[in-house]
Formats: sequence, C-alpha cells, structure tokens
Amino acid sequence: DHVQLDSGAVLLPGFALQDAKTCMLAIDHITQQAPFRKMSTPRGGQMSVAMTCCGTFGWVSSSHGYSYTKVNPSTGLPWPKMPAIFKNLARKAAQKAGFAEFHPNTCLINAYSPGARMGLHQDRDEGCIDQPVVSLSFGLEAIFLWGGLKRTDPTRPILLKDGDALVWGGPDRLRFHGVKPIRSGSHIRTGATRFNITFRFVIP
Ligand code: MD3
Ligand code: FE
Repeated sequence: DHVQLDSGAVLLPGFALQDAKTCMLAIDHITQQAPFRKMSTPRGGQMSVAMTCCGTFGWVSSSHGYSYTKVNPSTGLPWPKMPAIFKNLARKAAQKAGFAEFHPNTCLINAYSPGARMGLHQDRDEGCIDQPVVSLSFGLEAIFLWGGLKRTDPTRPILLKDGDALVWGGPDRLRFHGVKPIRSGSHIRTGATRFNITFRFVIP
C-alpha cells in the first residue's frame, strides 16, 4: 500500500503496525535514559509536544535557538543509541518510497497528549537536505497539515494513523507542515498518546 502525496512524498499506511509493540518498548527504553520533556522555544514559549531523541545527534530547542547536539543538555549524557528496529524500519520505508541509501543518524521522538499541536514550520536545521525524512506514527490519530514552500501557501489535511509511515524528500523536503491539536481518545497500545518518530541524516 503506497499513496503518492506529491512528487517526493509517499504515505505508507500501516507500514509499521506489525512492529508497533517493539517500537513502544524501544521508546520506553530510550526514555529511561533520556526522559521526555517539553522544550522552550526561541520566542519565549514552551512546546506542547514532549520530545526526546536517540542516535548520534539529537535535536534541541531552547531560548537560544534550535540545534543538533551530541549530548542531551537535560542529562549531560550522549543520546541513547538508535535501536536496530528503528533504523531498519526507517531504511525500509525510505526504500519503498524510492530513496535507496538512507542512513539516518538522528531520531526525534515526539509525544502528543490530547490538545498538543505543532505549528506550521519547515525542517531546515539538518545542513543536508538531499537525504529524505521518514516519520512513523503510533497511537492516537493526527491531522497532519501538508503545506507549500511559503508559510502562507494553502495546507492540505492528511490523517495519520497508528503504524503509518510518511517519507518525503527531493522537492518536498522544505515544505511547511504542522499537526492540528490531537483529539482526545484512548488507544489500545498507547492510551491517550500519539507518538511520532522522525528519522533524518544531519551534518551539524
Ligand atoms: C513534510 N513532526 O518533528 S511528521 C517534526 O507528526 C514534525 O510529529 C510532525 O514535523 C509530527 O519536525 C510531522 C511528518 C513530517 C515531518 C517533517 C516534514 C512531514 C514533513 C517536512 C517536510 C514535509
Ligand atoms: Fe517538522
């Protein structure tokens, strides 16, 4: 199953469903070493999404800006290792979408409670935009907003469900995108949470 959303963007519905349980255990393991926390933003706010990372680099936000770091500023420790199940799923999804050699070195794990959202933004802290980005969604559904190359371009709503993978790159890599406030609910595996895991290759 394979839905082409745009020239460089593919939705793989239910792609990671069979591995969902393993992925949730992997998140538990990672968050024992690098707990979820809601980070500050450069404009003085706090994100409604709780985040943590694994891999060689992790993405951090603070009042000073955004960056990729080797050390988790909350613990002073290196980010936890990226689990093999994550790397394998990310590589397999990228391959299915036509990106043969994807070697993610960073993984951002987002935890959404009902009401949490992500405003329209571009992902442009990676220093290398020729590699694709892969995301896996688990638990509660989200309405993802797929925008254009300008903030004011119209957005298209896309429902992301448990186990869905999204891969995008090439001309779609710098599109604005966001997530509408998560509706309350209870999921058999995650309870009242949506997890989103994104994989990237960064050169800090
Ligand atoms: C399309 N996460 O972590 S994942 C992010 O659901 C982020 O947590 C969202 O945006 C989430 O930066 C969306 C899917 C996604 C991510 C980045 C994209 C789609 C994208 C960048 C360009 C185009
Ligand atoms: Fe993003």
